[in-house]
Amino acid sequence: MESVVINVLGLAAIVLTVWWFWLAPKGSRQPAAGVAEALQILVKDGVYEPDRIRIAAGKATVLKFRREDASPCAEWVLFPDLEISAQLAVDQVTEVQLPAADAGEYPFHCQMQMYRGTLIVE
Ligand SMILES: [Cu+2]
Repeated sequence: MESVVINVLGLAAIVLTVWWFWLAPKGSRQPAAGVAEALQILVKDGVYEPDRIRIAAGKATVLKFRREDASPCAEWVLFPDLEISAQLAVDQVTEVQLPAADAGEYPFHCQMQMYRGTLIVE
């Protein structure tokens, strides 16, 4: 009699496992879509566009800076709090790799701090 109870419990566990991995609604388990896609920043006329960039906390991210300003002012972008800097080539897209960061606001700017932006990690 006892072994029947154990078999029933074991079967229930298997059914639950199958349900959880294959049959349960998928919606809640999907990662947030679109977070890594539209992170291109235009560097032009003294402003970063957009100048406020939202990214997810705890997740490495790539920002793509497109520099269309030939003046030396726009040549570098610095994220002082993240200890990251990148040299931007004119009329090209430069990828800047950001490490996973804690939630918060991280300013970024050119080497002369004329171009200014804020990275919002949340
Ligand atoms: Cu500058």
